[in-house]
Amino acid sequence: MIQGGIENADGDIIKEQMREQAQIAIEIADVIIFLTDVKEGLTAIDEEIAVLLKKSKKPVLLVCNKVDSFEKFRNDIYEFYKLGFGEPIPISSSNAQGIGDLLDKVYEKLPEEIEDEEQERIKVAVIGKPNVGKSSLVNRILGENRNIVSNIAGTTRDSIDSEFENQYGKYVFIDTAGIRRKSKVKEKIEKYSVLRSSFAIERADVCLMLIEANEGVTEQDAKIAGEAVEAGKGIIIVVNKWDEYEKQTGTLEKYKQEVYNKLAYLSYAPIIFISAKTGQRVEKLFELINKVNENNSKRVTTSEVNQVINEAIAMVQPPSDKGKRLKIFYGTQAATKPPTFVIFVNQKDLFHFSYERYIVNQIRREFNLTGTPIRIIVREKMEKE
Ligand SMILES: Nc1nc2c(ncn2[C@@H]2O[C@H](COP(=O)(O)OP(=O)(O)OP(=O)(O)O)[C@@H](O)[C@H]2O)c(=O)[nH]1
Ligand SMILES: [Mg+2]
Repeated sequence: MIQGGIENADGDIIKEQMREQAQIAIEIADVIIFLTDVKEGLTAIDEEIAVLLKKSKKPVLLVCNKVDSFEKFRNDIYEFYKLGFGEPIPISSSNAQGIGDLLDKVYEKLPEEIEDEEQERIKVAVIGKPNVGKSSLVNRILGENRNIVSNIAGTTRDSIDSEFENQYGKYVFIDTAGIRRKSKVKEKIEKYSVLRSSFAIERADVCLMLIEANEGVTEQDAKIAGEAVEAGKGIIIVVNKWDEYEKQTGTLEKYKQEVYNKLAYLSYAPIIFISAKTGQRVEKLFELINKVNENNSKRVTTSEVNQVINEAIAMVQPPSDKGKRLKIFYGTQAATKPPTFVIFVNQKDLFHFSYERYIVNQIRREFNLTGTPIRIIVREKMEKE
């Protein structure tokens, strides 16, 4: 779900940004809900938005909000016909009325085949700081110079999707804009690039986090990787330009250790050393992508989860505080992408971070969940329940 408010442009930077955000949201949406306010009536801004939406040629559902009483507002609704999107759909979000019907209509408008097709394709976002070789890697995979490559940082500004198939599967590779530190001069372009990158991460199943071999992990890399983790995406650390790196025996293992030291919260992500320039190990990426994607969408049964939890508890006793000990009643997987587990306990604040991390590690190890974040939701439950 993408939200973008649009206000008319009067030079105000925030409004300008909202407009840009809304524009991007329109570009990447499948269906657009055009929300108007029946109490305010049809406004000039509504008419401006209507022009913008018509240009987009996307399916639009015109919705009138705040219709608390259909009798009272019936005539006011008809005014919105003028916008040219057919019959306005009345809803009242505060009374939660009309929402079900609206969702049905959204569903009807969703592009079905594309949906199915897109679902079987693994979406892979190539992320990393400027100049690390993202476009070069995508070009190497595609076997063509689809994306512009140059040694000027910030060459790619818009995310570009490329479909690709081989014996390993079907993919969409998303070449993203390098996310870099803000510089005053280019701040504006910068913001949009960052925004587009964030959208690319949101859309992705798996992120290839590129690091430049000779530079090693930088603070900026850590920030970018953090975004993928927060979004719950599968993640693979890709050390690029390995052709340029001076090697001795044992270099690879040592390099790996350094990366994991600096990106401690990514100790579960696989690392691969490649050269987009020579093509070294690029083919090895596909099996990793498939595995990480599978793990990111993995589902395990409640009994399996509880077996792991019970074994974990038996091995390391849960912590106690002021004479009260943490009790874990049971756990269950609530969601995938990323695997999310709800764990029921007697008292939340006894479930210390370190013990939670221990449980997560056990779950990760038992179910082989490399390359994907795992989320834990802790719920309190009365003992007698
Ligand atoms: N030696 C070497 N150079 C590479 C490799 N991959 C990319 N390069 C070079 O690095 C520079 C930047 O490559 P790009 O692919 O444009 O980098 P990018 O990450 O897309 O950069 P932005 O779009 O600016 O964020 C170019 O000069 C490439 O030729 C590699 O594996 N080895
Ligand atoms: Mg690029």
